[in-house]
Amino acid sequence: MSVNFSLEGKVALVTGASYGIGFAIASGMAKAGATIVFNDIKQELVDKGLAAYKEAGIDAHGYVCDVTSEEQVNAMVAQIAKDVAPIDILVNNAGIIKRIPMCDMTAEQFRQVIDVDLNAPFIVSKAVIPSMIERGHGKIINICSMMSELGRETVSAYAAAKGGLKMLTRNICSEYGQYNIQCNGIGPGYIETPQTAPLRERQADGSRHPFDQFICAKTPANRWLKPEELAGPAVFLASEASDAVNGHILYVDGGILAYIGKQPQ
Ligand code: NAP
Ligand code: GCO
Repeated sequence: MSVNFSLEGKVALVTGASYGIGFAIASGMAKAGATIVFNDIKQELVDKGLAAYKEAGIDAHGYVCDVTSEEQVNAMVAQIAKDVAPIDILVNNAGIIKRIPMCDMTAEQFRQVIDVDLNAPFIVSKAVIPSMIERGHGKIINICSMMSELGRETVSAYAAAKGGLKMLTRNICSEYGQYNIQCNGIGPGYIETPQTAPLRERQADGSRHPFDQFICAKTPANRWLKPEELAGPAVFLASEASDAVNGHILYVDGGILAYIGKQPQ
């Protein structure tokens, strides 16, 4: 029996994919044959993303869209169907984090994180599911986090959002699996992107950031992961090879969740 990992003939929308994890996942999906569509909030970032995809030999389609706006999302999804084709694969990747101690965080700051990291995946999934039902298939991949399982200081809003995103993933599976729609999550570990750059900055005395040392001690491979290392798991979850996988959060964390951590020397 041949296992089909190909994405030939499929249209993949990866949200917030001008750079970072979204760009890496979209690039991997393109190599597997998918037509790539992505969005960003600002035209200048969409243009930068288009140039980066072109440099990687990928003829991507870019749209300006704030994923927290249901009106903008619905308009973008309809425009993609006209310009390209209906969406077969959705990756809810766009996300923000605000690292603030909970009691110092305003309700508005908390709401902003929930809006992008949890409400937006609901909005975009709701926009693409009807067409997936009509066409008898669909793949939704939600980018979760270690914080879908664990807490830590200063990330209360982000952890609440990513924990909710894990359960939204399971609920989309439960409600739409009957239409041959698979909704799974990817839970990246600690990845070298702009979002985690502050956690890896060299200290004034040239020493490594304490959090950098902490994460390496918590990762069996003793290193941060690269965005490209998420592409293979994403292609698997976007392909027919995973048609029997639904409601699952695939942790791509280098083993962090399995490991108590290296004893300090
Ligand atoms: P990143 O470098 O900060 O990139 C986030 C992307 O999302 C940017 O392109 C950003 O666009 C876009 N975005 C933010 N708000 C948006 C909105 N309202 N509408 C449209 N696009 C929006 O983050 P990353 O590290 O690549 O992370 C990508 C995803 O993986 C996020 O969901 C994050 O929570 C998750 N994650 C990251 C890690 C990690 O270690 N890096 C680990 C686990 C999970 P702008 O530049 O215009 O803001
Ligand atoms: C943090 C990091 C994490 C990562 C990721 C881990 O401040 O702890 O930003 O939240 O982004 O979500 O899986």
